[in-house]
Amino acid sequence: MSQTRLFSIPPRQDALVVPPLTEAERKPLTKKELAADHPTWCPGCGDFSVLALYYKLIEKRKIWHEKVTTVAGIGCSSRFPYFVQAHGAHFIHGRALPFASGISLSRPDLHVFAFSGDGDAFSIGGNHFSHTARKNIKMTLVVMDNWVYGLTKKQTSPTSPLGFKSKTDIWGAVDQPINPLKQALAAGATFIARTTHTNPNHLLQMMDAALDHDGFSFIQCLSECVEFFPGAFDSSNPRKGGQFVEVPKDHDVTDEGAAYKLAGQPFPGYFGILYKTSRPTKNALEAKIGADAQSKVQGLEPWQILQKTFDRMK
Ligand SMILES: Cc1ncc(C[n+]2csc(CCOP(=O)(O)OP(=O)(O)O)c2C)c(N)n1
Ligand code: SF4
Ligand SMILES: [Mg+2]
Repeated sequence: MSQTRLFSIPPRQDALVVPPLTEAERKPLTKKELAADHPTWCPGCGDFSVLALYYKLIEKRKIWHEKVTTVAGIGCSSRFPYFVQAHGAHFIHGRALPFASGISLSRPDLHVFAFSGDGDAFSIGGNHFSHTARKNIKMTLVVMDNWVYGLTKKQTSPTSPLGFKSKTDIWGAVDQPINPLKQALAAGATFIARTTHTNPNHLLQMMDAALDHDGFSFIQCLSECVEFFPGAFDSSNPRKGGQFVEVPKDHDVTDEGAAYKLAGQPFPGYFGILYKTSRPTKNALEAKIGADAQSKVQGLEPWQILQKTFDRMK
């Protein structure tokens, strides 16, 4: 029986195929190419600064759209991925880290950034914070800490100071606030830094250093909620009569005890990298397990490996 061709495929014209640009030939992404939606934060919100510096980081480090992932939970700060023209997810409240962990473990070629609020990261997502830190999963978590639940209009958060009056503590907060830096240290984070939205150069420096860290890097970034906690960080802002004091030059960032002491100083405390150490990442350890297993089944198709596994289970 003769076969009828329904359509004809034109001959390939190799001359018309444009070869992809090499890494060196590609131009860094501009803010225009990275900005997605118009940010919906209140005018003056500290989160604008973090977003602007994130665009700058991607441009400065020549990271391409397809090589960066921006993940967040829920909150004003967690709207972040909406405003970045690249892959990302605005996930469930408190669950940015497990989602980001999956991406990090399955796609080692990507830079994974998670952005959270203090409620998202330390309250509902507090357990994930500890476990992602102890597992040393390669990613950068920036917590935009405004000491309040912004999106839901002023409830006490785990970092709200004692006496803070909110809808959940109308007579003033009575619960001891957590210290995110101490928590990160105790959990086993391998990179811990502190910065503020009012010092853009410093914020960029911290993100830059975190990007180079092979492991879980955590940045606590003070980010003022001008609507529900205005002036919270004035005493850390020299333009408002406060003090911005950097981590002392002679501080040994590998000294956990020294980092703990710096982390415990009363507000405004110290800004910079408090702790940085090297420990194998879960990414590397799991990749090794995978490679070892693969080496034992060389030459087999995936279905044959599966069959062997089933046979062993019989
Ligand atoms: C499972 C679940 N619980 C509660 C909420 C309500 N909720 C939304 S955002 C939020 C807290 C936001 O505070 P924070 O993480 O500090 O972010 P901010 O808005 O201050 O940036 C809460 C309680 C929710 N969306 N989902
Ligand atoms: S409510 Fe606060 S945290 Fe939310 S956008 Fe407005 S200023 Fe920013
Ligand atoms: Mg908050």
